[in-house]
Amino acid sequence: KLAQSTYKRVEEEKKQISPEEVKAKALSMKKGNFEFENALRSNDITFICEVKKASPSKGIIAENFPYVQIAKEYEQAGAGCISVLTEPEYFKGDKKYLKEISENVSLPLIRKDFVIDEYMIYDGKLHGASCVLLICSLLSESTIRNYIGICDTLGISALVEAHDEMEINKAIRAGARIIGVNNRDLKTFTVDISNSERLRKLVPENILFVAESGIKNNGDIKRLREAKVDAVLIGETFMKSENKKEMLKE
Ligand code: IGP
Repeated sequence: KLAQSTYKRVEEEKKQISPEEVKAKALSMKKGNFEFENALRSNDITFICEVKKASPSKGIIAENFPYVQIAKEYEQAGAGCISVLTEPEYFKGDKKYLKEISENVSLPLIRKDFVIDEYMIYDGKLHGASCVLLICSLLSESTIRNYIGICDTLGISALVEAHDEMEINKAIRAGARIIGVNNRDLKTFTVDISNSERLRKLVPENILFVAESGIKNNGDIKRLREAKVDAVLIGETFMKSENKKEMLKE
């Protein structure tokens, strides 16, 4: 259901701008150095902090939304990467947020959107993304493999999102180098961190593992560190915290 409006949006966009041109432009840009996945390879757990105005489960999270300022605060607080929502309908995101943030902070950025067309990968690169999101429940194994190949030609990373055991295996077979486990069930919106703890064990050590969603406090982070996750993706909790520095301190 969430992806339905994305299909429409992308069809509209592709009528207005030539996808071939976007592709050619992206390919003519300087190839990336896989900055996003390299940031996740640091010794300690990496914080991926999310710039998000709204969500389908919570509605408007931030009335006041100085997105560049928020990204700069994340950078100063010690974030390793930043996630930027570009999905306009449910998350009130915008591609211009990604572009402007990329011009003002130097951290690797993930374009947080439902990638359902390769055009979105090239367009993400054009807007400053070092990573895109590929959701297992929306894409076939061969499409995921194919999209990872496109990312490789651009020098950017793919975060392959899984929610259960079957999707984890699908991500591994498709050649994912980063697997994200969403602790939020996208059908019921319930969150459970033990989802990440449980599924971590099914992913080989050489594949980077990101725990996503519903992370609220240092206790949660301690648990996930002990479960040997490489990174945590935190949105709402950081969007609502006045003092982002405090949150990223051990
Ligand atoms: C962040 P939270 O609960 O910390 O705000 O969650 C992130 O994991 C969440 O926004 C997210 C998401 C997604 C958003 C995870 N997967 C896919 C859009 C699409």
